[in-house]
Amino acid sequence: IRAFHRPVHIIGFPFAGGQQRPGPEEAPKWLFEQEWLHQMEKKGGVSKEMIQVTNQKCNQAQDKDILEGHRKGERNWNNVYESCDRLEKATAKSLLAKQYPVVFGGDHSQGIGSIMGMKQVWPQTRILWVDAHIDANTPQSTLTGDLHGGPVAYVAGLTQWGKKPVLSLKHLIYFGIRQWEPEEMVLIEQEKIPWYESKLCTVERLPQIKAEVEKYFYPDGKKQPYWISFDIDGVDYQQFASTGTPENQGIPLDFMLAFFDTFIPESVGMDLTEVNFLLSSGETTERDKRIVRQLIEKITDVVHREKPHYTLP
Ligand code: HAR
Ligand code: MN
Ligand code: MN
Ligand code: MN
Repeated sequence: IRAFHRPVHIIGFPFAGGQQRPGPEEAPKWLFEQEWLHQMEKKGGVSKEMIQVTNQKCNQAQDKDILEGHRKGERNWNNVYESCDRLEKATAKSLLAKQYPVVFGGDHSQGIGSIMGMKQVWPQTRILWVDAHIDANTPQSTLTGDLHGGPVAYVAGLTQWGKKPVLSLKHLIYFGIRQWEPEEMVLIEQEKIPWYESKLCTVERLPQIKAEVEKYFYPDGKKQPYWISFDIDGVDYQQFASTGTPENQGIPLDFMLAFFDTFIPESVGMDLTEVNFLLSSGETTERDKRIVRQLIEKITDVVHREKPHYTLP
């Protein structure tokens, strides 16, 4: 029997209500049926759990509410809230059991649940947000009303929603962003949140990036672990196309694999979101499915191989 530093716990979050295109809810269902994942489970150190979510479509009354009601700018809020509340509990539980949760969505509104839960166990984590988008829209700044464009605003308290904020904007760095609403960039500039554009994200520059990240987060040298929130649309669209809000260019896949080598040993868990195979077809879908497999295998390898660089809870 092999002992693992940390077992990988894949938490499926089949939720699509943070945006308007069908498909993100299918990705974890697809994943959980894969024979290669079963084989990984059999070898040990990998388990999975599917969160029960509420995915019902917005009704007309809710849609009206988005336009003019008290939930203006928050399409489908009730479903997001309820589903994320379950995810919050599951994420905290997974971490307390000394596992490495990989929250596999689902759309990125899941970050509200995963980060709220993670912060209960690890209040001092810094967040590495890999995405084409800033995801800090409030009900006032959003143009779409889609809540996957706003998880940062919820966990950082820019949007009031009844739960106490858990994230300081000083504890956040972005990678790959290239689409935003004007207010989101104002926020980044005012709060001086560091961000790396995609063209800076190269394997060669990764050691330097790591040093810069550490200098920024830990001026006194006392390190804290990370949470990685990885939205697959951060990756170059030419290399991965099965996602709902693609943007031009992006982070190369080889950077992401090296990023995992570098930061997973220092992280407590991650989100992996916005995979949508219904939006691609043929050989592209097959390629993207192979990439998801490659990502999950890579994450698992690093988690199993490396002793965490911090003390488990
Ligand atoms: N900024 C846009 C909005 O708020 C699109 C962002 C959402 N897309 C995501 N999240 N996949 O990163 O609607
Ligand atoms: Mn996102
Ligand atoms: Mn995105
Ligand atoms: Mn090491």
